[in-house]
Amino acid sequence: MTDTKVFLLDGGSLVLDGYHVFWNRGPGGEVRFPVYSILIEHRDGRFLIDTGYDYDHVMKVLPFEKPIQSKEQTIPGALALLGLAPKDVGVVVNSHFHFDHVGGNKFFPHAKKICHRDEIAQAITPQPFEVLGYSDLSFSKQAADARNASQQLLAGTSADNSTFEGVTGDIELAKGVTLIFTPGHAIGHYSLLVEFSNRKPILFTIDASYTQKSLETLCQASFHVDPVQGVASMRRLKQLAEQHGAELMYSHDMENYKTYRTGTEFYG
Ligand code: 5PN
Ligand code: ZN
Ligand code: ZN
Repeated sequence: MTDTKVFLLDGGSLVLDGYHVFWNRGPGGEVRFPVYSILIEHRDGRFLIDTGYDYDHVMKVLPFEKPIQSKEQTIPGALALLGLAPKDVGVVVNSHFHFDHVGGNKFFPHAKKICHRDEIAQAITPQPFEVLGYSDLSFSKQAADARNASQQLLAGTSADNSTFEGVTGDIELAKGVTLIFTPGHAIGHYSLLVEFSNRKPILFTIDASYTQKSLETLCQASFHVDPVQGVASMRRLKQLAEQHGAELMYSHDMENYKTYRTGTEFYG
């Protein structure tokens, strides 16, 4: 297990209006988009970036997003396709704490958990327009307790096993695995650059750019805390992709996602 491999864990799909996906641009109408997590097998261990959405949470709080998620599209189900279980993952990183990126954290009480330092306070005290985004608090006893949502916690979730290491700026987690600070969509949002020995790097925009068209038109999603920072982050991603000769991969782009390797297929 020396050469880095990247697996995409399919997490099902959700629906938003086109004006949410493409802020003030549209076109309107239902857009069904994928949700996935990124599993990195590295000589230093297994890193999981994001954990998708929790079906029951979405049906309870955001049923209008019409979740479709099979058993194989839950985090334990997607890992099982690879012959793995949650306990095989040593480090969980959350790009940010929106509900569609934290839903499976509850399966990793044993793992080291990493996020941007400022996301923790933001999930506890979001801006009024961010409350729905930060509505699944099952990833953190501290956050759930602070928002009177402790009923969301899975039995066994404690302050000890849901504590995060907060980091800032760009940070290399392991050789060739770098979190790129791209604020705007969320206050502590991270994109992800993965470098390989035998292929070009992959730059995962995560939610700094939902789709390829988003980046081409510098049109971010309507969910953001600072749209000016959001545009700057998109420009930075374009620059980084060019500088590193990286392939760009988007978080919520159904057309491109259909061409991505999922299940037992991998990059590396
Ligand atoms: C998929 C999705 N739906 C709603 C929100 C929101 O209110 O903030 C972030 C977000 C989403 O990613
Ligand atoms: Zn988001
Ligand atoms: Zn998202």
